[in-house]
Amino acid sequence: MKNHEKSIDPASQKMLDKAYAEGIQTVWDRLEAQQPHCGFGELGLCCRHCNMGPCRIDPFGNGPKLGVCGANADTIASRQLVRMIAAGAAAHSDHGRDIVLAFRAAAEHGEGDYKFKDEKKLLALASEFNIPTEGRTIQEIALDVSDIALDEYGMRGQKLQFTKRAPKVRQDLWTSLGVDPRGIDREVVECMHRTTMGVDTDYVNLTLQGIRTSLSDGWGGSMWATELSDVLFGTPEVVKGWSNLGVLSDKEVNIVVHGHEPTLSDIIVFAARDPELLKKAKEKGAEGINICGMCCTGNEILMRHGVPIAGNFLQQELAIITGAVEAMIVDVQCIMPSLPTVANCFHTKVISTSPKAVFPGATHVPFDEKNAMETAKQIISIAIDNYPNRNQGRVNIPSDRMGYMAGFSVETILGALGGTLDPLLDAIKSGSIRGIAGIVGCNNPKVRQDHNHIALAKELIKNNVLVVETGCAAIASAKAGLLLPEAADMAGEGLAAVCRALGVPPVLHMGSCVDNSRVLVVAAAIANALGVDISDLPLAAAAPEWMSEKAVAIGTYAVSSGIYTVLNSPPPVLGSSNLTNLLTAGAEGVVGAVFAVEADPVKQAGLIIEHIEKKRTALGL
Ligand code: CUV
Ligand code: SF4
Repeated sequence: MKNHEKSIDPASQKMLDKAYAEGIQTVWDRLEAQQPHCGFGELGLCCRHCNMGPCRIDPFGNGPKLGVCGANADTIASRQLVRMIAAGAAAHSDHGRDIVLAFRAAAEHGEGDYKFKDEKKLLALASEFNIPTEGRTIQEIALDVSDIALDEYGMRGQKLQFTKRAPKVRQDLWTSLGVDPRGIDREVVECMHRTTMGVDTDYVNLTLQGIRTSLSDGWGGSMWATELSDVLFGTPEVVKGWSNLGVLSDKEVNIVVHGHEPTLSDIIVFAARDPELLKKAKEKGAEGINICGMCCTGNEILMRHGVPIAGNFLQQELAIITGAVEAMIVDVQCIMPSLPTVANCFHTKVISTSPKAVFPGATHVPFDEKNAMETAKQIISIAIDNYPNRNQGRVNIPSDRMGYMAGFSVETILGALGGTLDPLLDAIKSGSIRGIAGIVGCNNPKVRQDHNHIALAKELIKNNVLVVETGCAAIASAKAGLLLPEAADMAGEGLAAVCRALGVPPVLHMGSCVDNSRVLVVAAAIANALGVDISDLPLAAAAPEWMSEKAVAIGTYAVSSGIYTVLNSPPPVLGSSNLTNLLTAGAEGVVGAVFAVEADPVKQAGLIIEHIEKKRTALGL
């Protein structure tokens, strides 16, 4: 495959050419080396949950139809799907836990490096949970909020707080199905239990547990991550900044923050403003310190501070290949184990910071939350010391960069609308906006980088569908210029007029992957305002280049919340026609929404538009 076929992004194409010229292996080479992928794995027909196996089911010929224990294709495929959901939910929710703990530390000690940047949001949460606020300090109130958050992870078995944000009909549906999540950790543990040898065998019963677990992510762990990150680091407001590898500087110390948790990246942004460090950088011959983001932790600091974003998932190796990165600081999730090897070809230091994610070949500097600012400065110092090692002769920073407007939290959207949802509802009712689609999720080298994200977004806005985005999808749109108000020119007449009146782009960046919880909140608010269920709304979602187990959890809570969700490729379930039918057809009668699988982005848009029009008709619009 030619390099320009691997990505639509000119910056990526150039760095792939450089990788080739210099003999550096990237994710695309490793994908090629893996061909052909294991067919049993692709279909979800292998199991290694016990030592009587590993077993595999022959989907075609007269090979075995049962594992040694007697498990059939339905059981094996659904157990695997449930484990994927559990892993994805665990990732988001464990990220959420770290935010809860940082929040609690701020409540307990007050004087630490984490402060409450948005006390108004904290008070709003307190009132949502009926916590008294009169005559109490912000710390006392925060402690009560953190008690509730900690309980949510436990096993008290009460309904998760944020599920009460869903429309009443949706809550009643979940209760009647028996899928009210009872505790964030509990659901993940129960998934692991029920999918071990000789426990749950029924694919429907297993899928219901998958649904319950995904809800504990979307309306639980992820939502806690978003809400308390906003309290600690500030609720995003409209910001402008730059995207793509062109944000790297040829004269400054370049530090790329990659991973997920804002507890690290947000502090790094402020630590880099320290005059002492700046002085040190100048002594080393640099003109300054340039902090850039990558993937979702990049989205966190992009949303709150307009920090430049160097790229999305498939650009992590390519950023190092520019030869201009002094340090890539990583915490958890979506960090390729290959980074230290790629960095070995250059002066770049990969600095791992989480006790949960250690990378052989990287420099490990454990991030101490209790001493956050000091650790951040220490890490930045390592990068500065590394600047003189940069070989300017091997530096090649692509000039490609693109501006963005972002920061569309629920609060920002309401603000842009003048304080109420009414103008948006009116635009939907009048038909100038046909509906809303969320495009989320990763890159995957099996798909030409960003191609599906961009083709789908363009097709939707052209047809007057407002697009909201998170994760690597949103970064793709930033790089393609879709997050600029001028992109309204690419939108249909109705949507363009609304965007121009409000001064916003037709594609709204709502944050990182945990911030898909913001999309749920908007969906619930619209449904509540119209007095209907989420599944009645002209609303859809897509993950057109997904790769992570987290995306499976997100897709499942979207569908379980009533949102029709389109994937470019299926999770490994096709080996069970019963499970496949349940997910793509049967679920309609259970949760009021289904998954669809379609590889072509223009056809994906067609499916979404068809769905939106069907819902409009049913609502009498
Ligand atoms: Ni959490 S999960 S590749 S960074 S969106 Fe990007 Fe987003 Fe997928 Fe990872
Ligand atoms: Fe085989 Fe059953 Fe063991 Fe899985 S649980 S490895 S299907 S015997």
